[in-house]
Amino acid sequence: MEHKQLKQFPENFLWGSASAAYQVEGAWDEAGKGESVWDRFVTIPGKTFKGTNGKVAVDHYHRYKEDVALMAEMGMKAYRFSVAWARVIPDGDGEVNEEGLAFYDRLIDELVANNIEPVVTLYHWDIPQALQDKYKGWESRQIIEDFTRYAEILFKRYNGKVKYWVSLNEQNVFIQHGYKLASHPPAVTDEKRMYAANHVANLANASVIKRFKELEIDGKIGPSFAYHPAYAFSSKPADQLAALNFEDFEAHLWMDVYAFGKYPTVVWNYLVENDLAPEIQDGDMELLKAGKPDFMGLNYYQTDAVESNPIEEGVGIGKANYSGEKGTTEASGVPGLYKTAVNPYVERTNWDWDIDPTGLRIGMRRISSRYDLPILITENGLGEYDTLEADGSIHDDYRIDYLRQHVKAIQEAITDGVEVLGYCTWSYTDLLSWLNGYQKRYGFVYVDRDETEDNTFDRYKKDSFFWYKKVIETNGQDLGE
Ligand code: BGP
Repeated sequence: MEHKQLKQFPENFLWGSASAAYQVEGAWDEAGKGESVWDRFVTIPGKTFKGTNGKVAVDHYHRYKEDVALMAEMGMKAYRFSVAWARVIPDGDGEVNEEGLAFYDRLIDELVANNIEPVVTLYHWDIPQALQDKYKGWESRQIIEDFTRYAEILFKRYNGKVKYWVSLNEQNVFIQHGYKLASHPPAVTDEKRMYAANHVANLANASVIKRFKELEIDGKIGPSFAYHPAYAFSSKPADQLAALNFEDFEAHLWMDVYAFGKYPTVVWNYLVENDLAPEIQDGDMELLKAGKPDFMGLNYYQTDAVESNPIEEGVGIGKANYSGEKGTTEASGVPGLYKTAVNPYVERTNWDWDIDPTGLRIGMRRISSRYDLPILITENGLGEYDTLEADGSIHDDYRIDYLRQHVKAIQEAITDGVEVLGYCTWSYTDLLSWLNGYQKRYGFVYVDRDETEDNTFDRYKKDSFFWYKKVIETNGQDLGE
């Protein structure tokens, strides 16, 4: 669809940026914080790039004032960050750690004082290790109650100050990496356990949303979903079917549960046939239906071109690129459903992620048509190598290009009729990339922090900082084209 004229971004559009506790905070065992599964996981040799971890990360815990001052200088309207559950309740289900909560009090107050809307993620992958040890974390239904209690503490404490809440960040990612690919904690490779843990996570997600409504918290809540819209590699009917499979198994399997409280029929049929279906207890489906979100949080980085993949000797899990060596990603798939193919129509990053702004518009259109929910873009950005020049500048024109095209795609989606609440780029400062170390940078603010121990943690404004400042000032009218 082409438009003669694009609509303006709505007034009060949330121009923002995002982060996650483990990736920025550091202070991993300070002020009574408990150990999280990520604190433990990174100590396993070979699990992360050059053994990097978030013990110190980019030291946001101690430098949050400086970081918020930079956000204010930029004119940022919203900042999405996550709360570390183990900072608030060190063992996950016991005493509340007031000192831990005090950090978030300070951060939220600082944001509010600077007119920056806090967008709080309840869970960005760092479950307390104690709950993993006690009952295997997401594999136990006990987590539904414990997660809801933790969420309720935050809802009540920040009611009135925080208006936007994200329940689970990328359930599809932490569940698949955690229980199928073994590349996130708890590093399991068992699909039956994966679908069981996923069902429990669905219930926990619905339970906190339901509680939020019961408490009549002033604000909106929704999950953030990592959506890779699928393209059929060709117009061959078998490839079209593969794309449909991908959407059902990689997207609707989660988003349908959030929005409709039900599993997609075709996926459920497959799970039953393959003895992978989770146990459904009395009341589960009612709870899922009661947890309807106010918006769909969208984390968008790329699309996937897919083609048919035979059930006999088809392609399975391929090697991913966590090194930044372009071209090292292998095709990946599920035999009988789909496999990925290299899309010849788009450029790729050094980590082989497709750069596809139109894919963002397509994804937004699909979400809007299928779920009829407003969208909050909770992540989008470019992970690349950056160079700090001798004069302290960073010329990241590639990032500006990437973001400009994606902002344009959002404006086009808005003009198409999609309701969008805001846009949080990933990320504000540079931070730890879970499996890719510190060299894959996303921020507007460069942090002198790499894989070595020899870092100053000084902050430097990249060219993209000044570009985004202008975008915000003009409410998206000046994209610096
Ligand atoms: C999302 C996560 C973020 C962030 C981002 C970039 O999946 O929610 O926490 O890490 O992806 O990914 P990566 O760090 O792998 O480049």
